[in-house]
Amino acid sequence: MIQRTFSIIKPDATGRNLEGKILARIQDAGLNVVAMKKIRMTQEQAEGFYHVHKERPFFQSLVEFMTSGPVVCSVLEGENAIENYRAIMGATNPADAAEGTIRKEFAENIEANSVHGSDAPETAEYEINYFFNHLEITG
Ligand code: RTP
Ligand code: MG
Repeated sequence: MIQRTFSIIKPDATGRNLEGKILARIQDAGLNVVAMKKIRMTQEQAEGFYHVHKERPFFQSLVEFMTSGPVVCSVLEGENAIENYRAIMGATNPADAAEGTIRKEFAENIEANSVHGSDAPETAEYEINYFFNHLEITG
């Protein structure tokens, strides 16, 4: 099943110029980049994006982190894209991430963990539409 997912390369990774290395891993996994842009999120945009986490203790800190520098947002397309991307990202906490995953190699800690990927078809749909309109998505 060809599917789309939403990816963010987070500020800890853009701050270390890791966009190219992370995108190479994404493309090597068979995921096609069908839309992409680099932005600096406002506090309001980050709060809206992470609204599902607003009651979590880490919410405030997460919003501060995600607005601390630029991020690269992209739409990825491919076979089982959501699960495929989650697999190459690795566990949320890099201490728990499997060898060879993006977070194992690049993440700094459980918050500054280099990448975001949608966790289900409904969240992928919401997240893609949050940052991109249909004219910005190729293919
Ligand atoms: P993501 O949404 O970014 O793909 O990551 P995820 O599904 O693996 O993790 P999630 O539970 O959705 O949490 C979203 C992001 O919040 C930060 N976080 N901090 N300090 C903490 O305990 C903590 N837990 C999560 C991470 O940046 C995580 O990716
Ligand atoms: Mg998540």
